Amino acid sequence: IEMEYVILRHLQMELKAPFTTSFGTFQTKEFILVEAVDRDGVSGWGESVAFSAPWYSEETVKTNWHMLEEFLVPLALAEPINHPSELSKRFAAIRQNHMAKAALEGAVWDLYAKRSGVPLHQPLGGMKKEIEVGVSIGIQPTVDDLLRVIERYVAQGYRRIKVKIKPGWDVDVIREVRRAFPDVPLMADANSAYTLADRERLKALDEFGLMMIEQPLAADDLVDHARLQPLLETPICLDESIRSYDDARKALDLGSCRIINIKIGRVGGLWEAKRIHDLCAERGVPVWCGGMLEAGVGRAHNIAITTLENFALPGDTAASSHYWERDIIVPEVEVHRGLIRVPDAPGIGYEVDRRQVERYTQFAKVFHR
Ligand code: OSB
Ligand code: MG
Repeated sequence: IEMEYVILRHLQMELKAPFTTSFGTFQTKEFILVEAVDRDGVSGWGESVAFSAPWYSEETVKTNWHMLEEFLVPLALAEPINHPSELSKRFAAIRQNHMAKAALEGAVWDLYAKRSGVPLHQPLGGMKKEIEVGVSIGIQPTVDDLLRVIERYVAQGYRRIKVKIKPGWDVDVIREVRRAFPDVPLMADANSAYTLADRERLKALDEFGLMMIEQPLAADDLVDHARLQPLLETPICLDESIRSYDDARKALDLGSCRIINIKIGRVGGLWEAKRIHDLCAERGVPVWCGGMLEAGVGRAHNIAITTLENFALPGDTAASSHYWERDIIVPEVEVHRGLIRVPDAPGIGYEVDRRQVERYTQFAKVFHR
């Protein structure tokens, strides 16, 4: 792969409905779209999943832009790349900043797959023809609102329902959800809203037969989770705490979780995501693909990685129309009976709609080799 130039675009899209987690509410999504172009004019696409503010992790849209502009894009353009997996090594000189790295690596993967004439999932080793997905539901104004929203997604066939929780919106809420939907595969995501002092409250969730509880404790913790897990019957799934293969290895060694949510951006790219997937497969630990309220390009990358075998639980990649009035890819991601058909066109398998990209772009910059 010999890239001629890279375009960074700053996009802004309105969510159809506000999305509330234990740490804040999203109404608009700002993100960076990366386009890597080779000398024949073939484009590869990547999407940064960092948010506007450092709520979920320390990265933001602006820190990503800075890292890409000053360090990562120049490194990627400096020498030809034989295989996208080489970028992990090339980027290793720069600490952390995983979402910035993943956005650029993703564009190179798409370009690589397109040049090879194969769908992106193929070089990653994914075999599934369709993937199972669930939906993540934000904190609602009232429990009745929540039940109505869940009703809608259950009727659409989503394979599991994830409910956001926080202190004061947890045990009583989950009890009501369970009463209304006794059989629905259900889980809760706390986004780090608790500490070990809340162990009794978390233990109280055991009676509702949740598939898992996601990231109950601190975003950088493995040790307290390892103390908590043996106290609970419900499996703990780590999200924020797993930023690399080594984090995953340590978490499994410590017993900090029984399930891992893999987000490509959080772990620094598709290659690291695959390595974590493979490690978990060896250890008999199921993984699933998390979401960051992505637009179409990010969604396409999520679909590609989810085709790997040990993505054994439904992910958070819901339909484009769940989030957006109009997405930036054609066709949009569609979900039927909780399944997404994996596209088999080369690369990410969806066409980027340049008209829509322009519409949402606030500014852009081109970087030449
Ligand atoms: O923790 O998985 C999370 C949204 C924003 C920030 C963090 C998270 C989420 C979600 C929604 O749960 C995932 C999605 O639907 O894209
Ligand atoms: Mg989460």
